[in-house]
Amino acid sequence: MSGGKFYLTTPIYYVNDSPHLGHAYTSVACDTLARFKRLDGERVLFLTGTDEHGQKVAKSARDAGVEPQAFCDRVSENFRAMTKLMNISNDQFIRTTEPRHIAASQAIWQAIAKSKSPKGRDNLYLGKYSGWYAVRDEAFYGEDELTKGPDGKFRAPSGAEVEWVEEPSYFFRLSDWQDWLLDHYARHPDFIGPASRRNEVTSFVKGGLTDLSVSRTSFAWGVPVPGDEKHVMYVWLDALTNYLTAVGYPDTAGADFKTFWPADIHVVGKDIVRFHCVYWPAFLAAAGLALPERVFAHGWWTVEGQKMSKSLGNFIAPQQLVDQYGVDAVRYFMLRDLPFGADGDFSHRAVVGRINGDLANDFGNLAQRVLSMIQSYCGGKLPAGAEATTADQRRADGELIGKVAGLRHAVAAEIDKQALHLALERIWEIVAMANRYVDEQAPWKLKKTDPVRLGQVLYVLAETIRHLAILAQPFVPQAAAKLLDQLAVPDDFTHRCFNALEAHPLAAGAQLPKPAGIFPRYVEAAAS
Ligand code: ME8
Repeated sequence: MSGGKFYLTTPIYYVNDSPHLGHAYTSVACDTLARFKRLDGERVLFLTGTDEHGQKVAKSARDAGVEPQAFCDRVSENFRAMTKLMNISNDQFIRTTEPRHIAASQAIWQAIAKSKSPKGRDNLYLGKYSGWYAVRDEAFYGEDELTKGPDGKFRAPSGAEVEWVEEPSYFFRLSDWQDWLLDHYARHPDFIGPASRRNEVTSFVKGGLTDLSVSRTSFAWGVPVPGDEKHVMYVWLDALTNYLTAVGYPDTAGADFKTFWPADIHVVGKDIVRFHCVYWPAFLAAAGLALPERVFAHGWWTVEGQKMSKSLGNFIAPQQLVDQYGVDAVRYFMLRDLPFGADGDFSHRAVVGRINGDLANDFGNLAQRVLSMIQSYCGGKLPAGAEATTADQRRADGELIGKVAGLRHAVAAEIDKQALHLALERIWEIVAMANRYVDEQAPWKLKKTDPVRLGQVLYVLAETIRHLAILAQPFVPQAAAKLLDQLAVPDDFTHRCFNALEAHPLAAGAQLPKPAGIFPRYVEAAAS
């Protein structure tokens, strides 16, 4: 588990939109995985960024009355600010208008242009596209996928309006990749998660694949096709290539490429599974490159039971959430409230329930009461953790200590399945167990009757809280750091990484600072 490398990516966000709850969600989930792996001793590359080419962005720039590049510069900054706001620890923030990315996109194009399909035909050929296109999704759709609305307009399954397109276009010979892809899914059962998405992709591919239009000629905002500059590359071929650009492609002999490629995981929303699980592996294989280990698709958020949209007035900006609840509370809520992979609903009531229940009453209260007892009963000096004397005491301590010692591995097992909600559940099981231990051992009574036992109990609890705080860092980084400060754990990697759990137990006699609440309760503002 330790000592390896871990390359993970978020989707790159279209710059036509303002950042919202859904974008923050993908970023927070990936951030948690990245932080976890770093603390677990892996060399992590965590990539995010913005997707800036294509018809959709060109149109948004036109509507805003600015040049596309100036538009991208402005909106990309909003996403960069969102990553700061949500405390995202990305190692790179890529923009697809950067020269290094344009070079990488042209290089993959040339590699594909030279390659043959699994059936021995050219992977790239020039033709003419005539069919349906949804600008909102930047996707081509077959007639059989569309439905006609009451307004007489055809719509894609995503609800996006489609338009008829006829233009010269290069095609990627996707139809020849059907068996190859099915074979890859069969031989790598973990390639697509969760299983429901794997089944969905498999049946889509089994249904037959048509060749994919990979260049456009009716607008110019894109990466020019090498050797035929009337064409710009289809935005998805350009966009997906960002995952290679970040590791130095086309320099496949460079240190970053050799260390990090193939990616360990692309985390995506369920809406963009087809691009990542069908087109991307075929492009990579055609270009002679290794495929990512895994693509994991998370679900979709609604808000108070409705699809989020500006027109419905329920569009939630990350800034608004952080101002109202605090960044750690928002992160915790998003990761805990729905199984990672499933859809969920964002409601004020649900957030407040988590803040006042799991955070304030359970974890916050455990920390607060134990640290306050160490302050008032022991003058803030951490007591010694000797072995208990009676069999009952030994059993009680042993149960808690045993569970706490196994927590790192229990959480890691869930993280490796991207079960972020279950990872939190494992942590909170120990919170609950520790709260019961406090009630049963009743240190406030021991203070009068058995000061030696009091010291043992408080030490066991302080060590339990240290474990909980170290393992909670990836999820709620600020609160966990504050708690580790209150336990006087030095603020460095050596003392806060997962190996420190065993290697650096708390030292008896250490002076702890005065405790302060780490998870405040949410109090509704009085109606005015
Ligand atoms: O798709 N709930 O960008 P994008 C949950 N540029 N997640 C949501 C969401 C919601 N309501 N709305 C958006 C793109 N997302 C492409 C990606 S990758 C090479 C190119 C999340 O800005 C979801 O993860 O439209 C989606 O995949 C991501 O935001 C980016 O959406």
